[in-house]
Amino acid sequence: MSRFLHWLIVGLVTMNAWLFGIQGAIADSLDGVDLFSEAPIVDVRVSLGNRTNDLIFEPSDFTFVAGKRYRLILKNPSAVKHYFTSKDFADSIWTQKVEAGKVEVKGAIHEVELKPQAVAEWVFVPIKPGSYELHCSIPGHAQAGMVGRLQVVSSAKSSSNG
Ligand SMILES: [Cu+2]
Repeated sequence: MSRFLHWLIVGLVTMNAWLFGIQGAIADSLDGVDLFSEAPIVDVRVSLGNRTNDLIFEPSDFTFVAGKRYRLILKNPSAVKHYFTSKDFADSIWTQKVEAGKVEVKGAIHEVELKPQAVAEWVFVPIKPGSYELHCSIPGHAQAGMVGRLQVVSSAKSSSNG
């Protein structure tokens, strides 16, 4: 092996070790997030459209408690595709994963598209209390009524709404 190649490999190995060191440090600082991902989970279901192809979310109003972990089960029983879009809501939550079929997507998600008959699960923990608008971003759908509201309340105010 040439001397250059040798040092190149040593360099790459060192760089990898350094990068993994950084990852480890980030993982350590996310211990709070590990607590989230172990928390009991609350299932919430939402239908995007329905069998008669009405342009609605069913239900259309949701209340989440900050700090609780939710599994939002999205289903599209209609014949057309729909979106579950709420950018401000997505920015105010910590997404653990979105799961569809045999695929899990981790990290921040801003909207989910569901083709006809599709099902997806969005696992997240709401962080920031607020009221966020929800809509389907297919042209014309929101105007026809495919809108909703996602509310995040702080845990202190939610004792009656478990
Ligand atoms: Cu739609």
